[in-house]
Amino acid sequence: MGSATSELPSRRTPLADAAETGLKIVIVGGFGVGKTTLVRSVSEIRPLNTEEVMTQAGIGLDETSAVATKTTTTVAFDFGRISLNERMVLYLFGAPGQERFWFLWDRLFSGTLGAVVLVDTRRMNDSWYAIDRLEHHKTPFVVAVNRFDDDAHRYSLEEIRQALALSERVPMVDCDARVRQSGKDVLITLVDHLYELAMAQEATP
Ligand SMILES: Nc1nc2c(ncn2[C@@H]2O[C@H](COP(=O)(O)OP(=O)(O)OP(=O)(O)O)[C@@H](O)[C@H]2O)c(=O)[nH]1
Ligand SMILES: [Mg+2]
Repeated sequence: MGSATSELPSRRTPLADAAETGLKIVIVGGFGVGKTTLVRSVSEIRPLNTEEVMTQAGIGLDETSAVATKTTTTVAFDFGRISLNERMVLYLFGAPGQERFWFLWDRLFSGTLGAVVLVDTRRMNDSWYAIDRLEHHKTPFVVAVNRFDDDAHRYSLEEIRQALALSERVPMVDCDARVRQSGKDVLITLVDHLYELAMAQEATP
C-alpha cells in the first residue's frame, strides 16, 4: 500500500479496471455534524442516501437547535465511493447520527478498516458514543472537526483533543464537509494513519 496522497480522479469516474484494494471506511459522529454532507461531497458515484424528512413527530426526540436549517436525517446509512489511486478504492459508509438509530452502528463497523469521527464543537458531547464504540471495536480512527460558519468560539485542535481526552496518536484535522477537497484531505489523513499503523505492526517482532 503506497501513500494515499496521489491525485484523485475527477468526479463520476468509473472504477478503474486495475482497482483491487477496497477499504471500508465509516463516517461516524453525533446528530447533524455533516456525515451525509461529507459522503456526498467526496463520492465519485452518485451516493446512496437514506434520508427522511424530519417531521413534528421528532420534536422532543431530535436535538435540532444547533442545526436549525436541517430538514432531513439519515435513517439507515449513506454509501459512497472514492478511488485514491488506480488500485485503491475507499467504500464510505456514513452512520445515522440520531441516538434511536445507534443500534445499527455495530453492524456497520463489521469489516471496517478505519473511521472518521466528525465533530461539531458546539456539541462536543455527541462525539463520546462514536469514540467509545470505535475503541471497543479497536477500529483506528481520525477526528475531523467540521467548522460550521456560525461557530462562535473557534477552539484549537489541541483544545478539542483535550476535551475529548484523545491520545496524541489520534490524528486530528479541520474540515468543511461541504467541500470536496476538504473531505478528500480527511480521508487521506485516515489512510496515511492506517498505513503508518500497518507499518508499525509489521516492524514489531
Ligand atoms: N455551515 C455549515 N453547514 C454544514 C456543514 N456541513 C454540513 N452542513 C449542514 O449541516 C446540516 C447537517 O448535515 P448532514 O450532512 O445531514 O448531517 P448528518 O451528520 O448526516 O446528520 P444525521 O445523519 O441526521 O445525523 C445540513 O443542513 C448541511 O447542509 C459545514 O461545514 N458548514
Ligand atoms: Mg446523515
